[in-house]
Amino acid sequence: MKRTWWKESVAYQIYPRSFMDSNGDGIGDLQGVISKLDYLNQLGVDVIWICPIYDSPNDDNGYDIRNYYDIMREFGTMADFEELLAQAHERGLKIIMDLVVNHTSDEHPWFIESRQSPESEKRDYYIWQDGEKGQLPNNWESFFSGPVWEWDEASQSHYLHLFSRKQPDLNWENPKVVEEIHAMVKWWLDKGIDGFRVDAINHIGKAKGYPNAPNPDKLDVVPAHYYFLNLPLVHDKLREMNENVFSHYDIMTVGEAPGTSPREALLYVEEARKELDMVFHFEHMNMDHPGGSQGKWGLKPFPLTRLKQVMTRWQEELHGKGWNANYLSNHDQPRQVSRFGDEGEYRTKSAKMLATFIHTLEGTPFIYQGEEIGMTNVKFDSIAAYRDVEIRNYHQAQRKRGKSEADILKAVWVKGRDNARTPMQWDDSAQAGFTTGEPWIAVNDNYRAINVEQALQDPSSVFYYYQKLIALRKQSDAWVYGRYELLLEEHPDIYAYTRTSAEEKLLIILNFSAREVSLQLPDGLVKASPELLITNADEAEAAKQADLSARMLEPYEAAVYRI
Ligand code: TEU
Ligand code: CA
Repeated sequence: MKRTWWKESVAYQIYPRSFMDSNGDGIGDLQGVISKLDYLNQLGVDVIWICPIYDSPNDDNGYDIRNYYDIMREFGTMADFEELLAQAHERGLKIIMDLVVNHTSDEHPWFIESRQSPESEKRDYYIWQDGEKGQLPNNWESFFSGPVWEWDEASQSHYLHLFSRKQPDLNWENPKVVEEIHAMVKWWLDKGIDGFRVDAINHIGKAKGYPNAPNPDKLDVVPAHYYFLNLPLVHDKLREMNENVFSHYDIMTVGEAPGTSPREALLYVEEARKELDMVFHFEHMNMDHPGGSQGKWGLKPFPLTRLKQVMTRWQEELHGKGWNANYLSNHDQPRQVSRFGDEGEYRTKSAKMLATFIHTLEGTPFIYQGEEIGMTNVKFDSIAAYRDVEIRNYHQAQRKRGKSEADILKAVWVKGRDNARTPMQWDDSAQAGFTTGEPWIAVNDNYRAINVEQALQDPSSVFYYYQKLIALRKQSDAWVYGRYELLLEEHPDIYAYTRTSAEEKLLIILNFSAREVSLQLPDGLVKASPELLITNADEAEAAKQADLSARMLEPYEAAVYRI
């Protein structure tokens, strides 16, 4: 496998609105990010992915862009951005930006012009279907509840939006749209940024003729993702963008690709195909979704063996061909310690175990802000406290169907995106040190116990564990490039695997349960005396001494050995 800097990097995702507020208006901003670059240096990460900072009316917190060439006022100015880039580069940190080109804001000048009249020059920048009011062109449901079609009174037509009604989808079949996007992407790369996370990119192609989806639930609108998922146009457009733009720069690209299997992912990331460097898949994020009419909002238990199956397929199928992007959290997902670990008694223990997992797989690890101190989900006691458009729309749609406020809240506590969007917890002062004003969304009230200042003072904190993991990864070839092999495939609590390069073999042992469990490794696996590289065990000495081939694991224990 060809060596590149982005394979050897660890990335850190910043949701700027919630990271650090420098001027007391309650909204995180670019000067806030600049003030925390030393902190990120101390953690040891290499790349920052910053969520959208472009000019936006903020219907979806910046994922609805009004002007691709300007910075959101609340975040600062272009001069602030240039300062951020320079200061980051000075510290050896790279910056990748979010590239949101499946849609724009409905306040983007293109859309304003497009909707003015069917004869407008920009009409075909977006997707319009004539019709009659109240008669939807088809039954597709948007990701944020309700139909994908919005009626436009003036021109007696519908426009398509896969996300909120303030996020009309661009028409990628129009060469002028493609040209505009290429020019914009070049413009940012010429500023010196180091790449892109490409938002919702596998949705840019829509099925020809917009056919109805089969309607099992007899609802007005149905999940129809198949009709705008991984269609051939996506690959054509990515190859074109790669050839015309990406390939002329030393950058990294990671596409967001929900609903994508490893085989489909190879079409994006196989090196010879020259599309993207990596994709984020969602197979492990969807394991606890019941699907059907509940979509993501229900909670379905899943066995650990299922997680092993999913991740092992990604590890094996991409090895030697493409590169993985590994994560358990981002700004759209619940906090990982609440979801896959234990947010109570074993919070720090399980946070470290989950970190060990993501940082020892083949692929580039992505840390989401706050994960490195074990931040948890939040339970606001009223819907009014939530800010996310997806939550607001879900609430509205479910109220119409008669679901109780209490039941809606319960679902939001477990799956709502605002779990990940409460302000970063810097210290135990008012508002967790995030702002001197009123934060745009409330702080999680566990901030007095869980915050960066506390973590930095405690040598056994989650923070220092991440720091050590990141440093270890950099020193080992097997850690970055080694081949993954699953052990104990059927074990209900232990996830164990090896990573092997020409010179080295690592053994990773993870107890995903709150129980003590007995570890029985295959005979002959551990030959000479193994070297313990890192563990979260309370009895680190014992873990080091014990006979590796048969010993007890503590609840949520994690250990990495060189064997
Ligand atoms: O998300 C795209 C996406 O596919 C969503 O369905 C995502 O899975 C959903 O938010 C989970 O509830 C991206 C961004 O990450 C998200 O924040 C944006 O809202 C969305 O695109 C629209 O730009
Ligand atoms: Ca601010």
